[in-house]
Formats: sequence, structure tokens, C-alpha cells
Amino acid sequence: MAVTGAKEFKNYIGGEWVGASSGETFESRVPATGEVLGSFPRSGAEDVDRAVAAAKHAFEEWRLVPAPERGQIMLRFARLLEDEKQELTELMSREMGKVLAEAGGDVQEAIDMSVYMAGEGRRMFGHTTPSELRDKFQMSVRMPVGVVGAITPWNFPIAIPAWKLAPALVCGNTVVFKPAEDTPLLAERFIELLSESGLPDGVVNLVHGYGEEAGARLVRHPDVPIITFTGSRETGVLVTKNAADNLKHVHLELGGKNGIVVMDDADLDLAVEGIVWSAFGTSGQRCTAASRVIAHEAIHDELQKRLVARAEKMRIGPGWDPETDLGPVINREALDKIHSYTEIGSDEGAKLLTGGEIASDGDLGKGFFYRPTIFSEVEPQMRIAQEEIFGPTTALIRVKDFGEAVRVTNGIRYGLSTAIFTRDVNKAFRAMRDLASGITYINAGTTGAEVHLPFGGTKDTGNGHREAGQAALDVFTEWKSIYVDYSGRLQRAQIDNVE
Ligand code: UN1
Repeated sequence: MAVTGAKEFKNYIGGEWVGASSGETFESRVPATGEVLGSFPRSGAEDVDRAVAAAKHAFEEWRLVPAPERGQIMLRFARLLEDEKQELTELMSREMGKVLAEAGGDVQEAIDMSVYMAGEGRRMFGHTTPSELRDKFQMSVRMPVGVVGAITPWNFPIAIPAWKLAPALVCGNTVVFKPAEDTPLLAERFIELLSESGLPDGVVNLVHGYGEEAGARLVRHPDVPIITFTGSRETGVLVTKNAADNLKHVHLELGGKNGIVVMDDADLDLAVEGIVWSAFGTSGQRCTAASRVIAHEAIHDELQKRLVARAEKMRIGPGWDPETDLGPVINREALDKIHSYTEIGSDEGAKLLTGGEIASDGDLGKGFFYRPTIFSEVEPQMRIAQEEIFGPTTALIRVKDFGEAVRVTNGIRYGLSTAIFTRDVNKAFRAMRDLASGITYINAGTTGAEVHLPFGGTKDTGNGHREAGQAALDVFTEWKSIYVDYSGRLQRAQIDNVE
């Protein structure tokens, strides 16, 4: 793939490509090699303010565009993404680092979400309901809220912006988008295609920069009534606090410490496939990644043996190489954090079975590569079993029975995704009921959510909202109840129909 070189990219505000008012920039680098992909505006409050003003202005007209027409634009966007899928996939394998198959899946998820939300343009159902009074009609309808501030992470650089922007726009909101500073080039391509699909100027605005600068201003801006944020728990708390002064709607998708239960009656081959895919896919950098395996004692040792054998066969390399199983992690800071958890786990008394080191042979030394890492003899309260590592590290915890498996799986602060491998239908149904998470998989790993079901988690994974599916509409609209009295006289609810 052609390298873009150190080209300078811009923000997109009110339909124009403009630099940061400070003139400052930051660089995007390839995590596999360190090569520079381009430089981007390091935006500050002034740039955010201009973008919000453009979005606020555009809202007045956009909210009046019929929703099916807004949906049509989303459908065109989906088609443009389809046309550019190969290019975006290759670019993602460079800028974010994930392997080609997964990068293609990321783009596909954005296509699927855009198609789904295009259809919402013709649904977006409200309710009609009888009145307690004669000659009176009533209904509830969904109304757009205004300017949405969307702050997205680097791990799904095309899919997550689509999860947020597609429903926000179809619902009639306008958007100021602050993408992760690790994947700005993909965000820029995303916005180029979105604007090409026919959105009027100002409906979508892109402001590059750092969370503490551009992101913080967006969160505090009084003309931005909704913030949708995907990222760490710590930042989610900060976003909530800073948005509180303006009583904003805050939609959060935060961390996970997802567990896969493997019962004594499980299909072990299938369980191994599911664990390897969920623990090491995307180098463990999914909030749905399986960073704990809760194994029944009867199959624990056999499972451990097979997992280690599989992990040791994984080929580490750049994402764009079709031979690669495990790509780099996003940056130096992430690599250091992941490695620090190997030290923490060993100090806590867990047993390092494989991996646990930075991979730096040959060209790998230029990038940020970590070997797939498995710990055993992990106790449920250890930090490696409680804290989100966001890397290719998983912890095996031994349990005696189903009850203990459920207690251990649930014994964490997060509640995003859980999974169980079992052939016992009774245990499967109990797991569906008892595993405390927004998503539960039966006989599959913890990753791989589809776009038309609610996505999100319980406990510290969020604040009760869900994205994707119909649930996304609840984030991006407000209900309005409308009463129409055609009796020609003043009828008083709760009074005139009471004898
Ligand atoms: C995330 O890691 O933030 O279910 C999203 C999955 C993907 C989405 C993950 N469809 O793993």
C-alpha cells in the first residue's frame, strides 16, 4: 500500500478543511514500524468552539430534513464504505495495527451499522395510545437533541465512529467528532466519505487533537447537549463530572474484564478456539476481549495445555502481512502497561505459562509487539484478574463447580461480556440469567457483537445506556409526548373523566 508520507491533514469544520488555529500539529505513526503516516491539527478550545458553532447552525435545517432522506444519505455512506473497504482495511492494518481479516471486519461493522440506521430513517417508531378523554388523540415521537459530541477510541477506528455517528445523524442531530489521536487518518477518511455521501455543510465536523485539550472542551461546551464516549473507566468518570455542570446526556462505553467459563462438559476444541480468538484477537485490545478464563477443575489442566500450545504457535508481525496472527499493540505506553501487568501477575504469585515479554527480534523491534501471555494459578482477587490490561494477556482461574464459576465471573467491577462453554442446556440457561453483563455468549467467546442488538455493559462498564440496535435511538433522541384535543372544549385530564 502506498504510504501517505508526512502529509499534513486538517480539521473539517462547517464544510471546510482547516488547520488548528494555533498552527500546532501532532503525528500519527504506524505501531508496527514507527513510520509517520501524517500530521494532524492539535486542536484547542477555539477550534472546538468553531466546530460547535457550525454544528449548532446546521442543526436548525438538518432537524427538518425528513428522516427517510437522512437515512438515504447513510445508505450512500454505506455504499462508499463498501467501495473503499479494501483501502480502509489496508490503512487500518497500518495505522491501528490489527490484522487484515479483523480490519476488514471493522469496516464491515461500519457498513452494517450504516445500513441498519439508514433503515431507522423509515422506522424510528414512537407510540400512539388511547386517551382517557373523548375526542382526544395522543402519541409519543422521537426528537433530535442537538449537537452531539462524539469521542471515540483507536481500537475500532471505523466501526465505533459509525456506531455513534450513523444513529446520531439519522435521528436528526449534528455532530462534532473528536477521534482518538492514535488513529486520526482513518477518522479523516471516514469523514471524507461521510461528506461525499451528501451531508450538508456543518452537519458533521471533525476536530483532531488530544483528549485533555479538544476532548475536554467538547465535554464542557454549553452548546453540546450530548456526549457519547467510548474509552477507559477513568476517562468516563472525568467526562461525567465535567458534563454535569451543563446536565448533559452522557453515554459511556467503558472497560471490561470479560470472563469465559469452561465447564467440565464443554467441547474443549471449540472452547480453545473461542478463547484464543477472544483473548488474542486484536492483540487483546477490545473492550470485549477475554482476559479471564474460568475453568472447571476437571478440564483445567487439559485446557491449559491446549491453550499454551496454540498461543505459542501464533505468528507475530505487522497487521498487513497475511501470515500474521497477532499484530502490534497501539503504542509504547500500551506496551509498557501490558508488560507491567506481567510483572504484577508474577509478583502476586500467579504462574506465567507462556509469553510475558516484548517481542523485539529483527524488525519487530521497531514496533510495539507483545507475546501472547497466559497466566495460571490465578486467584480471583489478584490484580491481573480484576484490572483491564487491554493486551494479549489472559488469566486462568480454577473453579470447582458452576456456582463458583458464576461467582468468580461476576466478581469484578465491570460487566460488558461473558461467555460459557457447556453442552448442558440447564447450565446454559442459568448462565444467561446469572452472568452479570450486558452481553452473554453461549458456546462462543466474548467478542463478536452484531450491530442490531444493544451493545454495552452493566456495572462500571457504563452508565446504563446501550449503543447499536434500537437502543442507540434512546441515546440520540428525546421523547416528546403530544396531546391533540379535537373536542372543541377544554377537557381536563384526571378530572373530567372521573365520576
Ligand atoms: C470494542 O472493543 O470497543 O463485539 C468494541 C466485538 C466488536 C466490538 C468491540 N464487535 O468484539
